[in-house]
Amino acid sequence: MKAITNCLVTLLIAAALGGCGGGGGSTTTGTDAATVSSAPTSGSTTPSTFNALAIPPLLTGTSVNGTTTFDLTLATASKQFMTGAATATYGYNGNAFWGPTVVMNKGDVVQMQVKNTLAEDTTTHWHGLLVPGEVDGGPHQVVAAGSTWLTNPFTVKNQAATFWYHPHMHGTTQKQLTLGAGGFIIVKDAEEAVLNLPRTYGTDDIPLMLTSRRFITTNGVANQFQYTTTAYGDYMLTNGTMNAEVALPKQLVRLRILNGETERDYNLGFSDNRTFYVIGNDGGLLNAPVAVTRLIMAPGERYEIMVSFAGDAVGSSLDLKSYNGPDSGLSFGYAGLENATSGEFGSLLNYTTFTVLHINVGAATANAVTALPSTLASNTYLTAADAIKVRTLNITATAPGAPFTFDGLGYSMDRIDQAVTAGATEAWTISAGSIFSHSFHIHGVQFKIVGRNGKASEVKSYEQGWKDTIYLPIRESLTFVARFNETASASYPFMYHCHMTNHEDGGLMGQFTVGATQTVSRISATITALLNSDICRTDRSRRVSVRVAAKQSRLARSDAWLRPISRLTLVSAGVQDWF
Ligand SMILES: [Cu+2]
Repeated sequence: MKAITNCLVTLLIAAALGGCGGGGGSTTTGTDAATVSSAPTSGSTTPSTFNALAIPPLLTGTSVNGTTTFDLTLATASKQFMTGAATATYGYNGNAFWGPTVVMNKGDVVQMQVKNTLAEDTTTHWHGLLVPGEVDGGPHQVVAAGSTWLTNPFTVKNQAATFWYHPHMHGTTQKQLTLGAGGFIIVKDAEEAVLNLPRTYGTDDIPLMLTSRRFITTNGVANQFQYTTTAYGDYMLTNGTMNAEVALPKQLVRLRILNGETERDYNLGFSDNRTFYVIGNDGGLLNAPVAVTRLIMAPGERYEIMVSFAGDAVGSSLDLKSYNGPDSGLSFGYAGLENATSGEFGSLLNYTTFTVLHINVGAATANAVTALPSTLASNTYLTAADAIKVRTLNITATAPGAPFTFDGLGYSMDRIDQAVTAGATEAWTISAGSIFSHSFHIHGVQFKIVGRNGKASEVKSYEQGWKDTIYLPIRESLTFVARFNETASASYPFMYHCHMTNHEDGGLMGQFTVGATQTVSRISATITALLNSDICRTDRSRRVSVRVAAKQSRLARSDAWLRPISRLTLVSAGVQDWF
């Protein structure tokens, strides 16, 4: 606490002197002009000086013979957040923090090319996109240090919505995201295009990535990001800008908001408690706008909102805030409500209301959208009755502070936890357990939440659309229905996990295949016999060869056989360490 206080005093003096220095690292945003950031006076007050909100540049790809290729290069960089030493960061395509916004159209054939210039391995996951497992960029699809990954071409199937890309390297996801690796993906489609919605990027259509960072001294260099053993940052970064401000026109404005945090939930609202309208969820527009004054967002979730400044005076200001304080009506388990200013689960921003974005109202634009459409989309949603199979996942932990798991099993790259039949519609119920809240995300689908705690009535009106990530409060459950149309093999399975990246890296993740499953029983019988044979139990070389054979069989690791073997047969045979 003492160190933090001293740090603040130093920064406040620097701010009072007008700031200085700041190469700021390379950036291509053009709007990321502020290179020296003033420090918040505390987590709970509005700072007196602001920095211009960075707007990520657009990346529209290169089209050749009907296929559009998006090139992303991940590299080290540095950015001046504080006075003194610059902060070492990661960024895509020369950005000092975060990456360009990838823009694609539904129906387009695209491919992604990722060059990894880091000294460590990474992966790039297209969060929310409906793509097959080998394109998905999960933990198995490693882009080794110095190498380039070019995906197979795929057709963009998603509805118009806001998605994002980020590393998914098991064990270092939190680190790489913390250092700045990530970016938005905006999908456009014909249904959205005919609506009278704001879509002038950076003017009345604004992407907002919300996160925070803790600064520490690493190897004698001050102002570096802490990316382990901390759930929370101390300083708010909006699109990577500390103390961000933006000029927004006196009209309806669209905000595409992503919670890009490690663990913190946001309880968003405006400083005058004005009503705003949720128009989109993770996977598409809602059928109609939903009016709210507060919006809870867990890590990985996206909501598109519309807010009107038509009644505000030009030159007036207001704030977008997160109401995470003791007067918020929130209770323990909400991430960020812990009443501590330091330590792994404390933060200067915890248990307080803090500013996310300072907004200065400017003149309306010539093409201002003046009315909120009453209908937005014509989604036909799945219902619980559509499900032909039910699965349950229970988040467990032996004690507070111990790693979270699904049903007692920490993540293993070599264990398939669920096998889903391609094309099947299933209902999954996820229970949070009694330790903490979580943020559940599943790959390969967009789902419809059909119940919270078994009741459709407890599903929030603003979360009625297509989702891929969802806030899961402590001691609660949620049930979603999804159709699994995208296939994933055992070599490149899909993930389901908590999107609190510290929980994810700690093992709160499972993996599943989507494919034909009718031949699993035959393979199961064969491998069971092999594993149970005396040869397997006594001859290590043969055990290894059986293991390799099992791994080479695309279906062999699906749960129909692996679950009984891994939990019962393998244990009794003494060979569970193979897997
Ligand atoms: Cu979690």
